[in-house]
Amino acid sequence: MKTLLKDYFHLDSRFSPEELAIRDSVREFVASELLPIIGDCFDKGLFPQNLVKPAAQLGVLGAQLSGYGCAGVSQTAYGLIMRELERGDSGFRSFASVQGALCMFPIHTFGTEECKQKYLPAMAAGEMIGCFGLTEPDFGSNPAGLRTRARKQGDNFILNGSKMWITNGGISHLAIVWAKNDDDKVIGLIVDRDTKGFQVRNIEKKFSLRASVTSELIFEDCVVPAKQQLQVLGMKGPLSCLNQARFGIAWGVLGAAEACLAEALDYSQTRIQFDKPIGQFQLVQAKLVKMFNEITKAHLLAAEITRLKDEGRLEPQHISMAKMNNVAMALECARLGRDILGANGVTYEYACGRHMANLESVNTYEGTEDIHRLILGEWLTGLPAFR
Ligand code: TGC
Ligand code: FAD
Repeated sequence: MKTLLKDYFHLDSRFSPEELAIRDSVREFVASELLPIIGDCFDKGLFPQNLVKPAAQLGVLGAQLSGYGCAGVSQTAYGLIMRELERGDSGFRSFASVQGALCMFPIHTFGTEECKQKYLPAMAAGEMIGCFGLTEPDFGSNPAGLRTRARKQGDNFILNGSKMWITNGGISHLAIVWAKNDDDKVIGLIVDRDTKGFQVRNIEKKFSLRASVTSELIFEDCVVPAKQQLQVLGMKGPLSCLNQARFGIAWGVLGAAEACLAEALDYSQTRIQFDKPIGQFQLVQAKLVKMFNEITKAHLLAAEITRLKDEGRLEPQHISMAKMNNVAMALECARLGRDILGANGVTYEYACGRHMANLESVNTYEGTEDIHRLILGEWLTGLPAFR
């Protein structure tokens, strides 16, 4: 695997020896285990489930959390893990993001001690997989409108409704499900996959994130014990999980973008047209420099939001800026890289096309690029443009 040759702003010097060691171990895992098979997995629409436990052994699942079998790494190390996984494929990074940030984080933060003991060690070990059900067929950008219902009946909730576009759904052992209670307030429930009335249908025909499982979840009179309820009320519950996942995405996509630059740079030095390597043409150099420039700036943004997080000063709007900027940047890099590869760029022999297709989803999920633009627009003007 080619990696970026130039650490132009000496970012590595900001990382501790432990953070660099974590980065290197995940990079090596991606190079030796994921990259050799990912093109084929993408082509066949298969999630490389055989890599879940090896990844767990590296400590990457819920790595940012402490206790309960989690690695308890720094926020920087967590970002580097996401970056290295997505250097391989956004689908595998999505699996890890959903597991760690969208499922383990809410159990760790809002779950009862009994739930933490029941789920977190098994999830950190890759023995249990989680999914996160917020989006519904009619409520994507506006999840506050969700219609899934959790009606209280004695010591249980009776859950009815459906969730759409749910990563890991078909391979999950549990779902974090956001629903409205009898008071019309949003609550979160941990729903075991074997609960009667809980069905899953995979969404097969995707051209993006093909190596990731995306599903519909259906709940028909599911009886969920009240002790499985997360201790948080209102939209701040799911939105605080999204803060964690969006932070990881802002780092993760740097890996995809770097992989595209490395591949395009390499290709530009060996592909001869008009008797010269194409890298000698000014227009090709302009594209490579654009990628290099944007990746470098996006790295600095990721490093800065990490500093703010460490200092306890990170606001959701900072995360929106980083998610919006870095994903759009990575998508642009993947398109430029694919262009430099010419016809070869549309095959699975090369990674740029696969990253490009994946990043279309990444630009949409966890808040579309425009939703993050509007979050920042509201912060700037004080005027919400959503509704
Ligand atoms: P709003 O009325 O402004 O606020 C409602 C309550 O939530 C609080 N809040 C937040 N809390 C924590 N973090 C944040 N980022 C928060 N933003 C708002 C707020 O303080 C308030 O609390 P309270 O106590 O007063 O009730 O919220 P809204 O409902 O109008 O939301 C606006 C909007 C558009 C920003 C929000 O709905 C949004 O972000 N929409 C995008 C939807 C989205 O991102 N969905 C993602 C689904 S999961 C997914 O895509 C996984 S992909 C797989 C992978 O990650 O790999
Ligand atoms: P819509 O909300 O219908 O938006 C359509 C278009 O309208 C977009 O361009 C949007 O920007 C624009 N738009 C909407 N509202 C406004 C507005 N007020 N002003 C201007 N423009 C607007 N969800 C989960 O809960 N869990 C998951 O694990 C998960 N995984 C996913 C995996 C994949 C592969 C994909 C593609 C999606 C996943 N999602 C998941 C769903 C994802 O979060 C939603 O697709 C996303 O929030 C957008 O919702 P939507 O698709 O309904 O688009």
